[in-house]
Amino acid sequence: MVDKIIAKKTPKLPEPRDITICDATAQMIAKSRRDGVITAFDRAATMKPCPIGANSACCKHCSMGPCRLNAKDPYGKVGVCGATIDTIMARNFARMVATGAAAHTDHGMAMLDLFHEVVTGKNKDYQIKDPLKMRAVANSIGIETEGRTDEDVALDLYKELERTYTQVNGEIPFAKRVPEKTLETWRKYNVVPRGAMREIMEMMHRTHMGVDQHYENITRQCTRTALADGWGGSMVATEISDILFGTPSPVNVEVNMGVLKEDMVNVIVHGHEPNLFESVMVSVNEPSLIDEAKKAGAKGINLVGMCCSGAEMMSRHGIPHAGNFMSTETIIVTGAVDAMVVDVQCIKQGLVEVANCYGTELITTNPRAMIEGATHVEFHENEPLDCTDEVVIKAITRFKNRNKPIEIPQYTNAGVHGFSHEYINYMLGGSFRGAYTPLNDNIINGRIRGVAGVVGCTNPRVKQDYVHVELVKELIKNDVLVLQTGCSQIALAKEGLYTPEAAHLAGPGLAEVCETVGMPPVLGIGSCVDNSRILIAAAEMVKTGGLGNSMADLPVAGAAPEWMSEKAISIGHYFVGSGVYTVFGVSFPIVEQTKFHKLLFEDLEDEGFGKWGFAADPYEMAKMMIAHIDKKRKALGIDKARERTLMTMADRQKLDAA
Ligand code: BF8
Ligand code: SF4
Repeated sequence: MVDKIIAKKTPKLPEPRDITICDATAQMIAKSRRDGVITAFDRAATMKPCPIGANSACCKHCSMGPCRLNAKDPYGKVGVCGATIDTIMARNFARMVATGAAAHTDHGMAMLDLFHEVVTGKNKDYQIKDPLKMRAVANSIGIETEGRTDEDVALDLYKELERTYTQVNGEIPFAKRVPEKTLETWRKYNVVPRGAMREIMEMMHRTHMGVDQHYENITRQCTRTALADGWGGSMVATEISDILFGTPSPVNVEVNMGVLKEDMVNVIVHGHEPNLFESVMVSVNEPSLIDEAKKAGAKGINLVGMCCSGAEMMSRHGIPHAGNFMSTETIIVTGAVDAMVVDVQCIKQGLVEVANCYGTELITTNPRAMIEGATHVEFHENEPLDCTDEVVIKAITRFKNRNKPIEIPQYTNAGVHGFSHEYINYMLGGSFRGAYTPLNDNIINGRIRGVAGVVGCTNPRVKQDYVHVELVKELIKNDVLVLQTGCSQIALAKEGLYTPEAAHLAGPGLAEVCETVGMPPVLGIGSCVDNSRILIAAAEMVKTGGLGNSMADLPVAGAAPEWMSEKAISIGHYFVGSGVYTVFGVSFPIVEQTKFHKLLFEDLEDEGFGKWGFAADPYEMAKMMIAHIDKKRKALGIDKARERTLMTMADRQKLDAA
């Protein structure tokens, strides 16, 4: 009996190698177990996902329930109020989109607030670093810039972009960037976002008990809300961050846990809003603090990033990146992290316990995101260094008091990151004819088969990084150019795909383009809000010509192979709303063979949008994406060009061999 209880309490945990392909993370999972520390990997192994919730077949929107329906017999029963499986799933999905969209738009609004403080002269700690980009953004939404001062343009830009959030009627400003035919579809189905606040509010209202109970109508508002994220909140976050902190251009960066230094004070910034990170960067370079660190016996202060703010700072400033979402607890297990400073989003509460075990300072900074048991040092944009200097002082103190053995996995990978859509334009078009023409030409002539966005999280329900890596390798092997953001970008960076030499892993057509331009076959463009750069690039491809009139005509596809967050669902749905076929892995919160499933996975495409797809296996996922790209090539009449190109290549190889 006692044995049985013990056996129940200590289930066998999977081998580290079976739950991650990241060597550094595997090493730290093993150490965490030796140290008796529990991480999300082991919590996931011991907590099965609720099967009813996983299918989205339950509703807890009122206290007549919660109601559970049967995924095996979805139309066999309804909720107490009579809600059908389609209503329940559509409402659950819509609320995921609303939450994800709220996260991105709130982040974007924080950036816009800061921009306002800077342009009105109230904040002197930050400046406009890229006035040229500011003028370009202003121009793109119809603001006159000719003969006007930067200050004038900036004020108008602020006023205009504020509408992205607060506007009650009309179309959001960045709707002006949407290709005409795509916009026509949006107008036809009444899904052009008004303002993000209105869309999210209406979405929450309509998913309340007893309001919108038609899955098609709920999905329409869901699309509108998601578009308010992609073409609204996220796009504002990206554009304003570029204007304030600089537009990324290619930079060589090291990634993985080996970027920690045993003989230095290690400070990790993990989160999403770049202003915190920018100020930590100032503090770690402050000579008096460096002196303090040296007095404490350190060689200096080592600043590294994780997750999305890490990806942004890596792209903008070449700051080393220590790992993605599933490595945030395990990196603390090294014992070498003196402070982990966080702001908002994707910060696991479990970090507190792990940080406690190793004496690491876990510091929250944002009034919107406190964690019980963490130290809160509030970050104020008007006195940013008060917070970030204190963070560094706390890190130095922890360094002085290090009392546990340190084990840093010695893995780093160098690669080129920081491909903004402006840089892609310049790189492919050359300085005199910065344009997407060469990209379109190479797609039309078949060297590049199509473009895929592979993005999103890592998730302990699947082997960390594995699905990202296998999917991307399969895509490039088939001449699909891959654009990446967020945790997915880090997965491939750790695998060494961010070097121009990785072009040898690409198919002959893509490899030829990469070699000519000197670029890797995988382009990393930043954090999750920077998925908006992919939207802009896709819109430019349509406007450049030769690839159809609508974004739905493009030979492109998207994927989030290891997604976990509601933000990922919002991103997925704004890509679908913009016309892109988007495939998710892990699991999908839906019951198959229902009307709602058919709507998301088939019918939306018939209406001129994109559609959803699902596959857990990376090769299956790649096959689906490539089949879609080929279908679009055929519809554009450019499938033959590719056949010719491949024949030419084969002929040439034969000639070479002769
Ligand atoms: O916004 S990719 S785990 S860190 S949600 Fe989170 Fe997912 Fe990473 Fe960034 Ni995006
Ligand atoms: Fe059940 Fe309807 Fe209430 Fe949902 S809204 S919990 S389906 S009664």
